[in-house]
Amino acid sequence: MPPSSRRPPRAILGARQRHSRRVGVKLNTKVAIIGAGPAGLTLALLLQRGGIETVVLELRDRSYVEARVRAGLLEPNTVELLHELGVGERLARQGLEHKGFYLRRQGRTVHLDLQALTGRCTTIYGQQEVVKDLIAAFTERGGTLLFNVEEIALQGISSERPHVSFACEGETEELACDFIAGCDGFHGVSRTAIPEEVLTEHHVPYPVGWLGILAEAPPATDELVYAWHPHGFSLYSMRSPSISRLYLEVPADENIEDWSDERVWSELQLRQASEGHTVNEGPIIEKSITSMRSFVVEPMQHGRLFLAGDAAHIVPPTGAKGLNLAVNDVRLLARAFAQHYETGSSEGLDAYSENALRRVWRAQDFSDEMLHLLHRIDGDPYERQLQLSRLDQLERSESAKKCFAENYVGLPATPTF
Ligand code: RFL
Ligand code: PHB
Repeated sequence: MPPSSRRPPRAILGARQRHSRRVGVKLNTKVAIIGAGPAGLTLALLLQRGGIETVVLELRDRSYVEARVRAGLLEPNTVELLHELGVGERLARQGLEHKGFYLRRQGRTVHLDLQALTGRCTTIYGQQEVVKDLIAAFTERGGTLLFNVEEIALQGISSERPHVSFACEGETEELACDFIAGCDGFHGVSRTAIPEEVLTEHHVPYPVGWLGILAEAPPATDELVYAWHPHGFSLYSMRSPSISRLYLEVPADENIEDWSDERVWSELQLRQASEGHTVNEGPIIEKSITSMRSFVVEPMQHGRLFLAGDAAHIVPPTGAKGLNLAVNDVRLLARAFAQHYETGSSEGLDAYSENALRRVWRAQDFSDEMLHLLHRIDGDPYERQLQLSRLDQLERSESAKKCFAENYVGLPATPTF
């Protein structure tokens, strides 16, 4: 079939595109976005708002991406951007605003008052809720989003007119575009389209993982509790007034089968212990283990391909930065695309990687610091004493608190950072 007479697959179509499908068109767009996670979807909405045509291609089905339990803590920059995009209605109603958090060790609990230290707050709202809100808004506004796309291959990224080939509903398709945004996460294909010799990859795997649970239990704490313990780190978080989210540090190669619900609760009670505090227990509705790594690829762009989010960088989740970085990347990228289409200038696009990486490296440092402050890693007694001394300093020193709090809430967004 000649390309001009081929029709886009049924699953691709938002309301406006249904008309085109009936008449038959070659797939064509300005920015092809690979991946419908927080990075891809936020970029899609930003471009849609600026009148820049885009198509999003997602490997998995809609129910899978809307149910994937991951992040929970949103920085104020992220919350502001979601409101600006008109997708903050449910977030405003259901998100839990936190003015601070607790650091606990050896029965002592320190409160870091983020609002007093930085004038800003964090918000707890599940990543899958963010993803649901973004998908609903993008498709309701006529955006084109295709699920269940397979065999994605990026072609001609160094040429003026790249394209993406893929399979959908048994048909092989080709999407021609001006630019490609690789937002397909750490295991995606976009990064591999960049020639190895132009990339520097920094990869630090850690020997620890997080066992995370979601439980039908009202959180027994008003704010998050990060706890140091001789057995290892634990975190008391939440998703709503009736759902708790808790994490336990475990060895990276730990087998989930070895962690019965009873063992999880008893270890959480032990590691979170402090006078007058217990963990509220209830039915566990999700339990999984995540491995940890730090990863950065430099540069985050090559030719007409731009990487954003986990496709370009990973942080250990202790600092709660991954989703927030993904959203910041695409804020910068969308601005650069707008500049290109409005003025013809490629200044923003040329500087994208350099600008995005400034915040990425800040978050890498802070996430690594938090990991090494609280986790058992190899259990070396000297390292454990250093951790306790650092926690002591965070309790006593206002300037140590302020610096920690600034990194935790995220630095304010600027046009280039
Ligand atoms: P995602 O979310 O991985 O989305 C990528 C999308 O691309 C799709 N995909 C493909 N599509 C087409 N073709 C292919 N070949 C494809 N391959 C993959 C995938 O199906 C998926 O839909 O990346 P994105 O958008 O960059 O978002 C990054 C965030 O998901 C991630 O950084 C956060 O979850 C990290 N994270 C946290 N971040 C925070 O900011 N705050 C937190 O509180 C926080 N908590 C966490 C976290 C991550 C965790 N785990 C599970 C690693 C807690 C945990 C436990
Ligand atoms: C979460 O609720 O999933 C969460 C919160 C804070 C973190 C990491 C994860 O630092």
